[in-house]
Amino acid sequence: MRIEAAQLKLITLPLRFRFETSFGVQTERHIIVLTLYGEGLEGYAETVMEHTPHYREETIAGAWALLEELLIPSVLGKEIPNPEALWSHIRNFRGNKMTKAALEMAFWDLWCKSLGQPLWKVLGGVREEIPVGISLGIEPSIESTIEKVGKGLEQGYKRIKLKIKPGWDVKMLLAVREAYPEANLTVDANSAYTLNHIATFKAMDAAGLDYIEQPLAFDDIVDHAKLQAAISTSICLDESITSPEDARKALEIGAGRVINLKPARVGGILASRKIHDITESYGLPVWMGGMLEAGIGRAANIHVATLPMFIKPGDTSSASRYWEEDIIEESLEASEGMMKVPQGPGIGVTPKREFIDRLALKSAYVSNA
Ligand code: OSB
Ligand code: MG
Repeated sequence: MRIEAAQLKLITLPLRFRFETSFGVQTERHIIVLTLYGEGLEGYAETVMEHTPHYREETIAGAWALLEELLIPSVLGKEIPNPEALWSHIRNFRGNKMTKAALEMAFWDLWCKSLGQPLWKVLGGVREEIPVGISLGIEPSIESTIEKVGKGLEQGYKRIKLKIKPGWDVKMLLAVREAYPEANLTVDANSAYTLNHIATFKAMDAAGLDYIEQPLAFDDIVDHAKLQAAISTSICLDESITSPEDARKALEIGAGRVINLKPARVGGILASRKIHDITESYGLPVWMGGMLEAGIGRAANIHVATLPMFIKPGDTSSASRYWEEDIIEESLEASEGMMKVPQGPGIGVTPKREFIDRLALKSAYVSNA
């Protein structure tokens, strides 16, 4: 496969809900839609980093520059027989996992299309629908939290994740637990706590959570291991895991017992498969995370979540929860907490070109011509 050209489009897409986490409030997403062209086919990906570096270090502005000036020019016009070969051209650039992931994931789509196969089959996936839950932002009140949890459960979502921060945790959780004694509940702190909060986490053990996601610093595993040894609820790592090596080290020292695997955070699909295999070797599960993706990113994540160890429900809920109108033709809707895997070649979705062009704030075309 030879990548002949690439197109970048920056769009903003308004969210249907106000999404508050410990690191801020989001009301819209900024997304770079990447299209790779080769052999008469098109491969798609979207970026997941925030506009500002509040989740990990990467930003949309950085991703745009790096894709346009360095990453795409490094692979343009070269014969690239498979995704491993793509990495031989970009491996020596450090960090910037989410930006590299956009290029890698668009290449997977393009390459699977050249094979005439859906991504999930090429990956060796084992299921045609995946279990999903929802991630609820910080609400204005305990009452409205209980109401939203109830709505999610009614819709059949298999797990409800609640965002927490200091001052919005144990009391709220115990109230939600009392309202829904049987619900599969988890929390996500997005790194808002330190080891000084051990008493708070011990108190959370009483809430019967499946896991506590990323309680401590975004780049830490050592303190997470200390916390895990002090509480009975499992820790799930999100921000801290950006590579297979991170995953191996974290599991080796007992920094957690679950991994939220977001392909974009770890550099793409090859790294995701490696992390999947590492966690399997420790007998631990992974689940598919989300970054409020629109249809292109959501579809790719659904394909990856067909690998065997994606046992726990992920964050890949119905696109209509997030958007009035998605950027793809297909509708990615869960039913009774199960999301079907799109079945066309590649990631199996078609961008709405006119819609994307109408939303575009900026565009670039990169080719050797
Ligand atoms: O920490 O998992 C997270 C969204 C943006 C950035 C980070 C996170 C999230 C979510 C939402 O929790 C997951 C989703 O619904 O896509
Ligand atoms: Mg998280």
